[in-house]
Amino acid sequence: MARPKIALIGAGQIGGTLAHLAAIKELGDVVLFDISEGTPQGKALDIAESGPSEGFDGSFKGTNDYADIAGADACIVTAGVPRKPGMSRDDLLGINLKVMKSVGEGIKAHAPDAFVICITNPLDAMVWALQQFSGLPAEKVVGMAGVLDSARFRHFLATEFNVSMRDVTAFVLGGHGDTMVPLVRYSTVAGIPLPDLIDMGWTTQERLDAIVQRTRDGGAEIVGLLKTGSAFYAPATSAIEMAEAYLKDQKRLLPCAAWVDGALGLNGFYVGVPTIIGAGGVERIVDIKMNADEQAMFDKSVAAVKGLVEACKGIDSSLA
Ligand code: A3D
Repeated sequence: MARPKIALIGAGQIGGTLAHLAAIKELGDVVLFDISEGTPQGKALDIAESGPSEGFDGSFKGTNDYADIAGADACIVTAGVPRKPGMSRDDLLGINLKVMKSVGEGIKAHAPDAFVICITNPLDAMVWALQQFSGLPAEKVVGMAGVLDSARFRHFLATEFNVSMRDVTAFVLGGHGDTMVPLVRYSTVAGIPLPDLIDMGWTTQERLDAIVQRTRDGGAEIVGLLKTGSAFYAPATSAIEMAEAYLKDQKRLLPCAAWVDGALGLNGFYVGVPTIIGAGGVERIVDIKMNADEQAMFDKSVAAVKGLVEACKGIDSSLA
């Protein structure tokens, strides 16, 4: 059977890391697309040349021509600009909306059957715009944010408890911004919920509150340290986890920015929710029950994303 074809739209920091991870995990043949001439070609060749030492097979092509993504099974979109210190994700909206328009048209023309994962910020508004511009079915267009935000939460929790990260599960829902919703009640160490761990003396409410806030500020913490761009290793790893779930029909339960119509009190909206990802794309939205406090945080986050979507409509009148 032919190897799956993975198109990476944007060959910057995350795009290059995605290509390297896809190579090492032998997920398929990779096409790196970017408007910058030479960057995707150079990165594709560099990664291909790591094959003999690492021991992977596959084809790696860099291109500035959308025709080369033809027939892609999966597309991961990082095209656009990242933020710099002092910027919020929302400051990127105007520039990245124009980028989503050209990317959406490129995917529509050349890879209309692909499963599309958007990473470009501000994430929830950009994945919505990308679905609109591409016209692909909503269950085939998702945004990566919850897997990353949950991974950050899991890392901080594992460090706090001095346990393996593998045994920490966590859930971060809502929009990928300051209003994101780390769900403490649904986060566990090997099945023991965090509130029980407070009762057991493993941590305190104050320390847990600080970890929740550090999770919300996780992206800004890295931007502040790097100064020239934003995080790329963990974002790329998170998106690869989602792509693998689709390509291998793993039916993973992952928090993703997905189109929600009739669950969690939402009617036709893109935001971070628990999803099942398999060969059908988003096969199911998991309609979890939130308590009053959680619902209030989620509603606030949805309202923040709604504001961004309205701003997109104000900029581009072709968006319904
Ligand atoms: P960067 O290294 O600047 O790469 C972006 C690439 O996009 C560059 O190589 C550009 O040449 C290219 N590009 C620009 N315009 C176009 C276009 N029209 N068509 C094709 N390619 C184009 O950025 P990065 O890889 O660090 O980040 C990419 C995006 O991901 C940014 O918007 C970040 O804000 C975002 N990001 C999201 C998360 C989430 O968790 C959602 C995390 C980290 C970064």
